Amino acid sequence: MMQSYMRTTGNKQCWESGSASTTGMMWKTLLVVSLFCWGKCQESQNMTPEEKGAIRDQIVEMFDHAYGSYMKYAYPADELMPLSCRGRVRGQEPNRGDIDDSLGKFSLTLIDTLDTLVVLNKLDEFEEAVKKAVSDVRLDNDVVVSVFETNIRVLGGLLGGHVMADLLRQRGERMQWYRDELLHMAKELGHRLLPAFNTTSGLPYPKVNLRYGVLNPLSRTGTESDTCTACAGTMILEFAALSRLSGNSVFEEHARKALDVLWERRQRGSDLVGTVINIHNGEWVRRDSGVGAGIDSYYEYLMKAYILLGDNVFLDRFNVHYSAIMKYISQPPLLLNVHMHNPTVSVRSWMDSLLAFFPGLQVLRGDLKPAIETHEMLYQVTKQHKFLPEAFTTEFRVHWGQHLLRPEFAESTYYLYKATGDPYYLRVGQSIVEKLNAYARVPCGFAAVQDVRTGTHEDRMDSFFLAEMFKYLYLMFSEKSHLPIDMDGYIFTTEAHLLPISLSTTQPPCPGNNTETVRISQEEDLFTHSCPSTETLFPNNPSFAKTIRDGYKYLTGVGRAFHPLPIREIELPLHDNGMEPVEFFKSMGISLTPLNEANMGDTGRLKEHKGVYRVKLVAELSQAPEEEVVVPHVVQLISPPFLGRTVLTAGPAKFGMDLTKQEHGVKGSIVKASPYTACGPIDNAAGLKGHIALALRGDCMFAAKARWLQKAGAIGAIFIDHREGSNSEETPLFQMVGDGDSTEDITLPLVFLFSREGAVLTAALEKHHNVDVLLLPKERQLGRDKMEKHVSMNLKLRLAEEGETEGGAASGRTLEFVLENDEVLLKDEGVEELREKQQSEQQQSCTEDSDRTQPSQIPDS
Ligand code: DMJ
Repeated sequence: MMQSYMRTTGNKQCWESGSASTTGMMWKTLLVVSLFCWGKCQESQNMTPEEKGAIRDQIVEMFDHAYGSYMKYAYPADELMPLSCRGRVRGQEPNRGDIDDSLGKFSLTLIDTLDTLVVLNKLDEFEEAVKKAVSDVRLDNDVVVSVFETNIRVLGGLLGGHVMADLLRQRGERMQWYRDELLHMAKELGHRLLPAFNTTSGLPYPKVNLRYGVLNPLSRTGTESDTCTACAGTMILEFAALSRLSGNSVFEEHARKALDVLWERRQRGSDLVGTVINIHNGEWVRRDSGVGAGIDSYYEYLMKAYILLGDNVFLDRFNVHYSAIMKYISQPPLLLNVHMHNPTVSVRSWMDSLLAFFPGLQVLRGDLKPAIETHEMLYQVTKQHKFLPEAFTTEFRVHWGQHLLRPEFAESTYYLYKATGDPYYLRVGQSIVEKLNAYARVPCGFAAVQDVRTGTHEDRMDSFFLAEMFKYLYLMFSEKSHLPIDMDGYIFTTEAHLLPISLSTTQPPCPGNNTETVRISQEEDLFTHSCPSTETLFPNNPSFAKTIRDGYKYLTGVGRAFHPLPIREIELPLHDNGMEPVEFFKSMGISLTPLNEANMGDTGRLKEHKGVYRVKLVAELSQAPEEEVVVPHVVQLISPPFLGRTVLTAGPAKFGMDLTKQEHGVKGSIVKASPYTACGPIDNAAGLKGHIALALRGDCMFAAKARWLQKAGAIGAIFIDHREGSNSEETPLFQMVGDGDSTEDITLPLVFLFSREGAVLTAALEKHHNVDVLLLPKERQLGRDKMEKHVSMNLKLRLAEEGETEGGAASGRTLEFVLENDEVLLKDEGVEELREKQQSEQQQSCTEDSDRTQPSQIPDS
């Protein structure tokens, strides 16, 4: 029902645009509209079973390529190096620091992939892989590993593998030889991780030596005093499963204790936790709080521990934290990082890609609206940069361009598809598949992307790519009938390993469970849709997710013709100093354009009472986003008496002529505009024509000034700051931005001077009347080359052969270093000649004595 509605609606829109076109103009419109519509229709169109099947096959082919490459080129190494087509063996490759702590010489990728093989119905390969793991893998290597990574990837991988092996064995079709070997390995590994919990607080050390533990003199670890919140708080699923499957409660007890400490240490005012904590005294080391790196799976595990173990205490804690997150951190579509003690203060202007799991968690929580909003934002970022960069700014620009083939975005897409049934999410999944194939696939697997801006590859394929990415993608395009197991009976760990929900009922709970319970009064039932149900939540409301998404479609600017900033309605109170709000904002360089009724739709009636405006808000100066460096420009005074020696540092503009593309800059004499702010028709247009205009900042947007000056015939414009005393030494350079609308009509070169530099220029104009300047990027200023060019010369030193220096065998001038009585004497034939000539001239004119030629006096040859 939902599907046919969507399809009909989409086709109707496309078709109607076409049928209306009878003139050339209309054909053009048709083309544009159709292209636009095609993209949109594609995204929301339902997917036929055949199409889904084709994508599923494609995913399996990609998995075969990745896993096959690992097995062929890398196994038994921990990871595949997909560019070198060989395995990464710790100690044999350059040390990458903490990243290498995932590598324990235990065939990490094989173990992390075990249950993926089952989900993808590769049961023969699974049986083979389990045999290999059982026969080849050792867990007692003298290697220091990360407790967190080893827990989620290896312990989780062994448990997921065991659960699957046990299931297949019970079905009686295969794995009949299996005697719980993977579970025994999991127990062994659990015991090897336990020494990490030997702290007074109960928070685990971040690292452990698999053979020697932590405090043993041979362990080479145990000096660390901090760990991340996620590192301490992401143990409970694996450790509880291990306890319940093995009958030994010790694992679950330790994981619970660590969670209790984190809960105790939450900031009571905000109910948030920090990112790094001291494992000995429980003090926070880093108090920034978000839902991404450092904290992410702590929240995830509270929720999932409740689902897996049915213990209310985890749900109660999760709900307290979740309310705090929604209050301070989630500002849909953004997820911010705030200070845990002062949570209204945002501590950074970028987000990391790990937080992309959060919409998935919100789906489990039953909170779909913010999940849809944040996911849509993430999708827009992937549209702009192909993949999610490791970090991106709140303006969706690249902050850190690496992409490690992380699965979090696919994970959230999977959850949203399962919850909404909206085919849009299948299209998102399809785009992930296509991009991986197009931009990450290499002959020996899939390679991480070093920088999404350049697309360069990195020689790594982390094990989570096989453990997580392929599971979520495959499940998205599969019906229940395609799967060898009923997914509704399992929960995904943070590494997407499968643990049976039945653990809570079929296995006895841990006897030593002393986790404190909290009673939280909730005004409403916060947990209406909390089960990890794969049933669609909104079967009768096909446009549920779409209406939420639509507001976030063009966040990053991709897919729209111009780049207008989003229009926000704000209410401006009168300022204390009596200044009208518009004036007050203008004085801060912010333009407020009252919007007319037509722009605003039905709700857009202008508020009539004083001090309330409905406005478009555009700041006219922008600090360049982190990855984009502001190219410093200069105004160089070149007419006499300055002759290029006076150079004023200037900020560029993001619109108008791009001076970096003008080989020689733009040259002209300067004339002050009248009015000086250039916010209206220019009175002195005749005098300004063909010259570079000087105009004062303020009263209107730079773009408006530029348009007036361009109309008056100026060939460039220098805007001078109106804030007294501002200067380029104390204030970081800014770049001017447009007014939120298209600025394509502005072709003038534009630069910005702080007031102190501006004063130099106006003083020069007053004194000399004619001042010629050059506008250009700083690195191309005149005379700079000369100043910075160093003359260099290569000298070759050798001992002269006997007699060689006497005959004058070499032609031309020769510079010789001759070793004589332990001293190096320098001789230059040309200089000798010159000196002789001078000497004879001097002798002739009977003036001064000759002098011995010093090396420093040798002229450049
Ligand atoms: C995985 O190892 C896990 O999902 C973990 O919780 C954090 N992220 C990586 C993959 O990005």
